[in-house]
Amino acid sequence: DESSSDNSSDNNAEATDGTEETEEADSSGETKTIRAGIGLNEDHPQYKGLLKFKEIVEEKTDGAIVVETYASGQLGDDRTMTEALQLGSQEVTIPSTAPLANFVPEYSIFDFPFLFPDEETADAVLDGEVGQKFLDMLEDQNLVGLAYWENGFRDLTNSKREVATAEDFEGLKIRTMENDLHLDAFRALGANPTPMAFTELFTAMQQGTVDGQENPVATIYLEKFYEVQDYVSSTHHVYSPFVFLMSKKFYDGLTDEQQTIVRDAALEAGKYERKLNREANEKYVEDLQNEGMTYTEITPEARQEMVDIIQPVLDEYTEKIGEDLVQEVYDAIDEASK
Ligand code: KDG
Repeated sequence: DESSSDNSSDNNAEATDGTEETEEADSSGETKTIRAGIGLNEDHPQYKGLLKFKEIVEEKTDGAIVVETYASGQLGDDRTMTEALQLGSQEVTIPSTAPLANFVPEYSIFDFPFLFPDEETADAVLDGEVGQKFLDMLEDQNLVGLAYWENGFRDLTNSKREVATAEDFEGLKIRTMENDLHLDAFRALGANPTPMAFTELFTAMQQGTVDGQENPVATIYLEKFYEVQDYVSSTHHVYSPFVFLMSKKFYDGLTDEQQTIVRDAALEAGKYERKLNREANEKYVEDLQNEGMTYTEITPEARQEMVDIIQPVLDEYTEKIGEDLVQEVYDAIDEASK
């Protein structure tokens, strides 16, 4: 009746006082937990970067925020973990931009083959105004983009034959990330692409469901793809950025100070991850050959042929994304690579 509903609103008065509640929670030592999941394994620079993030956040918040790290897709793949962030049932994941294009279509631009000429240019564009503009687009999806990390330039591997020219792609069954542009680009090259979560890739190669895949050298080596693949080609066909994502629901529940701490930590750990990743991508070229893989250098002429074949696909996606936005990215790249 009337009096009991009065009582319940009395009870609410305390709980709805957001400021007091937060202050109380903090001084009473309540901890917040970040469950951070990635697809790659514990040997990969991405995981080392995540440990750096954990170290910084736990130290700077005096343990008020605890970071639990999960590698090898223990919490899911890029798409399912991103969905979990949207729902607020997971706090952090660091997907490639390719699967993110299923959430924000504009992200397709970062997977235009042969877009970035080198890592330094990618850093300048992604860490600059254009990069921030794309991070801001994530808000509508209940995601907060804190920083760009690096997956890196992707190379093709397969179990069938040496791939040196565009013609050699003919009929190869290639696993791609779940991204339409990747599918269309490989189709244009004559391959037979199939989208698949990273967590299913090793088994698919082992069982011959696919002939090949494409990933940076660091991943090819550290995930031991050489056990099931014989050929690797330096196609460097796309520079793959990672985006450090936080659940907006979780981020909004942090104090201003904590928001600054996680932001700075994502950036700082990202710098460390990029450095380790670049070293790994260089170093493991030789190790792959020591493991028995045939390494094929793609000549500038052969690469140019691939560029020309893929161009109509890029024209199509430019129209989809919007010419102005694509031009803005091209301009930023020109500016940065001067
Ligand atoms: O942790 C990142 C991985 O989940 C994924 O993005 C790796 O490049 C990748 C791929 O091929 O799926």
